[in-house]
Amino acid sequence: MKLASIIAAIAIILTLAAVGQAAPLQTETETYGPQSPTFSDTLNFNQYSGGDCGLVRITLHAASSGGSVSLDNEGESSAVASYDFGIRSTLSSTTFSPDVVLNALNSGSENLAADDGDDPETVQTDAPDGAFITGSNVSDGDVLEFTGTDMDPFLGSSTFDILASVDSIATITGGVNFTNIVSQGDGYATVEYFVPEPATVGLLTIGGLGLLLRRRRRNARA
Ligand SMILES: [Ca+2]
Ligand SMILES: [Ca+2]
Repeated sequence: MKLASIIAAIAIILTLAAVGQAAPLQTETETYGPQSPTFSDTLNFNQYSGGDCGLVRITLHAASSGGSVSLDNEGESSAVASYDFGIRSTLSSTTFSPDVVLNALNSGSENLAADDGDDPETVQTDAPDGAFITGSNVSDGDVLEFTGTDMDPFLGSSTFDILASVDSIATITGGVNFTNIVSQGDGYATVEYFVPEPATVGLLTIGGLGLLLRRRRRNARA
């Protein structure tokens, strides 16, 4: 009896380890950029034509690099200028709805003193009434999962597209003058196919082994 429990426990551990490492049946990654917005790129993927697929996972990624914002307060009072700049990547496909919108943005705020008397028609970034912010590498992502009939658009021997549309974003609040050098945008989409959803398999396996164990215990008592 004790031996049976030990064997069952080992089986569960081995099964969980195997499920954790479950390799996709098919994986495909397509990239877009790096390029300056506005641009769009069509990513073409193969459907999956084998059997045993229980889960389709799409991992979507967008990144922004470089770019800058120059701020200059031309008002008589100090101002707090908040900024969001970088790229917005809108990913659309006939295989999912709604579109996925990723925002890879540099966000923050600057306290600017009242105008120091510089030229009100041009942006001077020197302190105390101006600031210059360099864009860093920022990213955003999302994961979509499909099971059951929602997997239909991914199954077959044809292809499907994911369209990546990348726009430049520069939103400045606080009523100050600004100029913006657009960031570069890039990203990727990865489509993976798995035999049934890993978590479900794990639970089913544990449940199955539990039943097996109980049955054995009952047999041992009889
Ligand atoms: Ca000024
Ligand atoms: Ca100025």
